[in-house]
Formats: sequence, C-alpha cells, structure tokens
Amino acid sequence: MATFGAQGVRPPPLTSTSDQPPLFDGTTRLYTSYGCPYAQRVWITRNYKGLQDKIHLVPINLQDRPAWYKEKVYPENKVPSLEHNGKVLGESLDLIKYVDVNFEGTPLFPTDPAKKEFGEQLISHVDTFTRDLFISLKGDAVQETSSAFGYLENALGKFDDGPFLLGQLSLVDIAYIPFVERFQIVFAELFKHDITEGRPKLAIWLKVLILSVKFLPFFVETALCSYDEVCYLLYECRQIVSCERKCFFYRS
Ligand SMILES: N[C@@H](CCC(=O)N[C@@H](CS)C(=O)NCC(=O)O)C(=O)O
Repeated sequence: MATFGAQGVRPPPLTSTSDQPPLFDGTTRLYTSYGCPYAQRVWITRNYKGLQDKIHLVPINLQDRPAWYKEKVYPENKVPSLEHNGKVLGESLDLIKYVDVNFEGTPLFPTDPAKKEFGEQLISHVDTFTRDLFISLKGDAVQETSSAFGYLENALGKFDDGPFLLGQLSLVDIAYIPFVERFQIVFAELFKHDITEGRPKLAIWLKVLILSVKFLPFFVETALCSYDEVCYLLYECRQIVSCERKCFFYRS
C-alpha cells in the first residue's frame, strides 16, 4: 500500500510475484528501494532537479526480489539502476552525475575550477568515509569515527558562500547525506553520542539538509522520516554491533 505524509505518495515495492514493467518503451525508470542510501542519492538528485515526471520510480522489495530484475533489467541485481535511452546503468555515484548532465534542471556540480577539483576529491573519498563508519560499529564507534566526521567538518570550512560542502548545494552533499543521516540516528540511539558535538559546521549542514523541510521539499520526500524505517535501521545496527549480521542499511 502506498505511504502518505511527509514522504508523499510512494508506489508500493514490486515483489517476486509482480509483473515486470515494459522495458525500453521510452520511459525512464529509476529502480530503487526506499530504505537504500545509495538509491536515495539518485532519488534526491531527481527530485531536486524537478524530474519527478521524467524519471519514474520503480521500487523493488529487496527481500523478495522479482526474478526478472536480475534476468532482464540489471544483472548485478542491486539498486539503484536507471533505465534510460535503451540502456540500464548502475552505480549511484555514476548515476547522480549522469542524471545531472543528461537531464534538465538546476546543475548540481559547480563549474568553478577550485570547487570542481575539491568536489571530485570529496566524491572519491565517500566510499572510504562510509566504509570507516560501518567498520566502526564493530569497535569503539565514537572514537573510531572521529577522524571521518572531522574530515567532513574541515571540508565544510573550505568554501564560505553557503553551508554546503562546496558552498552551494551540489552532488557532493547528495553523495554523503544518506549515510550521515543514518549514522546520526544510529550513534544517538546506540551510543548516546551526538555526531555534531564539537562540529558546528556539520550541525548546520545536517540541520539545513534534514530539518528545513520548507526549503528543501525535494529531500524530505526521500528522507528516513517514518518511525518504522528508523526502528528497522536501529534493529539492523544493533545486530551488527552484537556481531549477528554483516549486511545493513537496506530494506524493501
Ligand atoms: N555500489 C553500489 C551499491 C548499491 C547497493 O549495494 N545496493 C544495495 C541496497 S542498499 C543492494 O541492492 N543490495 C542487494 C544485494 O546486494 O543483493 C551503488 O553505489 O549503487
């Protein structure tokens, strides 16, 4: 059933018994999963650029995946993937750049050479950043993530023409925010630790991105704002902390 509220109307996730939508019929489709931070990057980019009518969401239930998804759409069998112009493309960091360049709407990557260079550096660092956060859950999480969050705090000081990583909102913020959003919740709940403590720029960045619903409606629709989603996230992380599970942060 579709979910209503701050998140708007979400089409229900497709399962193993769902029919495959037509492939390559000229419709652009974003295959996604609502709780997936990687897919969230592309979802935010699509919404920010106002492409809701141009890129259709096709949510997949990852726990009960339709066989046609791997067989006919995306052999890697992961989300996100994007069906566009007779091809299916994957990898969230490539997809946000692809959507930015190949669709209309406000450009999300600066042309200024210094910002461009720093933006590329930050994007190439994001996998290391998230890996360090995930690994920390098995150890002294607060201490082990101090340099990762410190890196972000320093980066936020580089440009002063706005509260975002390159001053103005860009793909770089979109690459980081789904993970920081989740870790803020996890650290507060499981370790009673506020990741923004002593990091004023990070605090403002998170507030602007997450709390300013009025100004950033493109983000809130994609945010982890339902009680069920937060509970599920915490359940998964508790299992990681107690060494029961290796996978995390996604749900149907
Ligand atoms: N590197 C990929 C990672 C995508 C990814 O791992 N997605 C998860 C969901 S959050 C997935 O589809 N998992 C299913 C699986 O691994 O079988 C990206 O950035 O798009």
